Amino acid sequence: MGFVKYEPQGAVAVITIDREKALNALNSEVLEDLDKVIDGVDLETIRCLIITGAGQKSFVAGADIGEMSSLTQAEGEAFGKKGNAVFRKIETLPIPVIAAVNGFALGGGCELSMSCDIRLASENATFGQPEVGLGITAGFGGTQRLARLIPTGKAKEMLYACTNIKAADALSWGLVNAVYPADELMPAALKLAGKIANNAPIAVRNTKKAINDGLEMGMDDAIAFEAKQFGGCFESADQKEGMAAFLEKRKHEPFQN
Ligand code: CO8
Repeated sequence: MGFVKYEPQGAVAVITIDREKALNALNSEVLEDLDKVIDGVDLETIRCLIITGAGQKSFVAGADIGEMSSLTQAEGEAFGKKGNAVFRKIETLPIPVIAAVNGFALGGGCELSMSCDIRLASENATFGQPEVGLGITAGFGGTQRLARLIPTGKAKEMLYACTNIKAADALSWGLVNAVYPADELMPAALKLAGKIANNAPIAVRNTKKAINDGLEMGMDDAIAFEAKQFGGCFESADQKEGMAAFLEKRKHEPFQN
């Protein structure tokens, strides 16, 4: 795909937003390419995805300001919907997605990273939602996901005052799981993705579903939903092998399904 690279490596695939000259800003074409790449992920073989940006400077520096500058209200809403549809597809993919944030994650870039399950950052990463300084609101889920991921007051400050934060603050507020020197970011992301991919795929998928769907429910419904996901793992080959290996005090065979 023109602006989005897809590189499967065994059970892990790396998706790279590749529009380096514009700091990987998301125009309609990039969003369409990303949508197609996501649709094309082979969920039979791929167990974890990594999303990153091309180059050393930027993950994604936001939605394309040039393209947005002349939109009408209706077109603006349509553009917002297009981005939201792709990001929601990423968020609800059955397999975990790691954002390897290698620089600027501004506006739509911060929002893309937040549609992923886990964020890892390089030391030079910067997160921010500069939209109100451009005369618009965050439009790809930023008002919703940021306020759910970090303390509400911090999210409001970022969104009202366009306060950008560096990787160290993102770490201390829980927006990212870990921070690495730039050249160690992808190896760390691949290592984590590999660990996830080595675990039982049905159990990992059911865990993602239990967490994400459960967070939208009251506790009684959420634990009932968890019980369903838990029950759904039984009688699978991986459940039988995982438990037999423990009982027989041996390493389990590679998980299959
Ligand atoms: N859109 C378009 N082009 C961009 C963008 C962008 N978001 N960001 C960078 N670029 C381009 C620059 O125009 C420049 O192009 P050129 O070389 O042709 O002039 C090139 O990338 C390099 O950028 P800079 O020269 O500016 O690089 P600096 O190192 O000086 O600065 C910054 C880097 C700080 C990241 C700076 O580029 C910047 O502030 N970029 C804009 C960041 C921003 O405001 N992002 C938020 C955009 S709004 C958004 O994402 C809304 C999402 C929801 C949309 C909902 C629609 C309804």
